[in-house]
Amino acid sequence: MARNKIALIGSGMIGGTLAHLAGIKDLGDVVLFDIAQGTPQGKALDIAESAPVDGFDGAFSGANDYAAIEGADVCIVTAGVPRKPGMSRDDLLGTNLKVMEQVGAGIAKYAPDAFVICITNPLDAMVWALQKFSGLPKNKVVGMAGVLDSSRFRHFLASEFKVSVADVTAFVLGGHGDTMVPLKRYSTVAGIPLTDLVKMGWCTQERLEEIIQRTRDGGAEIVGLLGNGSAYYAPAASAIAMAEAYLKDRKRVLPCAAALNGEYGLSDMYVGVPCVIGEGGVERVIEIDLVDDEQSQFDKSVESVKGLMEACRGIAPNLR
Ligand code: A3D
Repeated sequence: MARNKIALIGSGMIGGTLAHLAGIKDLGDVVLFDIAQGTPQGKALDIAESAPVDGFDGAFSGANDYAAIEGADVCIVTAGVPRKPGMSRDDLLGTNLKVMEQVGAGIAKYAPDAFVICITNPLDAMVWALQKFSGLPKNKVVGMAGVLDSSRFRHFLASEFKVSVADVTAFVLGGHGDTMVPLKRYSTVAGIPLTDLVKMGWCTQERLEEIIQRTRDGGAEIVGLLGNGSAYYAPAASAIAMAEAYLKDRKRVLPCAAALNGEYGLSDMYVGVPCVIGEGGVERVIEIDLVDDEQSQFDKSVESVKGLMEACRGIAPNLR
């Protein structure tokens, strides 16, 4: 049986890390694509030269021509520009929308059967545009943000409570931005909701709110520390978890930016919701009941995503 083929569209900081992780996890053959000459080829060769040490068999190649992604099973898209200190994700919209148009055409031509995971920011608007530009089925085009946001939340909670990250689950809804909605009721330590942990005296409500705010600002915190570029290790690990769920039909329940078709009262848009990811791509969107402040926070997040979609339509009228 042939190995799976994973195409990485964009070979910058996240693209290179994705390639390395795909190798170490033996997910298949990897093609790195980029418009920058030499970058994908150099990263592919460097990783291939680590394979004898780490003992993986996947083939690695780099390309500047979309023909190289032909027949890919998974495409992970990071092409575009990242944030610089002081910039919001939304400031990237004009540049990255044009990139999504090129990427969508490339995937439509050479990898129309792929499962496509978009990472390029502003995420919820870019994945929506990428699905339209590519014309691929909506269940096969998904955005990565919720796995990362939840992972950040889990890390902060585990270090606050001094417990293993393995025993902390976290649930984050909504758009990937300052309006994301970390849900206290559905985030737990070994099944005990955060709301109960506050009652049990594990931390105060105020401290929990600080951790939630740090989660919302998690991307900006890294941008500020790096001073040049944005996070890449955790974003790459998160997208690889999604790719693995698809390739191995794991039916994992992961928060993803998914196309909504009536769920949560919304359609023709992408926003972060819990999904089942398996061989069918997004096999199910899980609709949970939101209470009081959760619903109002989710609505605010949805409005901000809709604003970005409107800005995209202003630039690319063919998105209507
Ligand atoms: P970076 O290291 O700059 O890599 C981007 C790559 O895209 C570069 O190698 C460029 O040459 C390449 N590129 C630019 N234009 C094109 C094009 N038209 N076709 C093909 N390749 C092109 O950035 P990065 O890897 O750090 O980040 C990539 C994207 O991910 C940015 O938009 C970030 O904002 C975004 N990001 C998203 C998250 C989420 O959680 C959603 C987290 C972190 C970063």
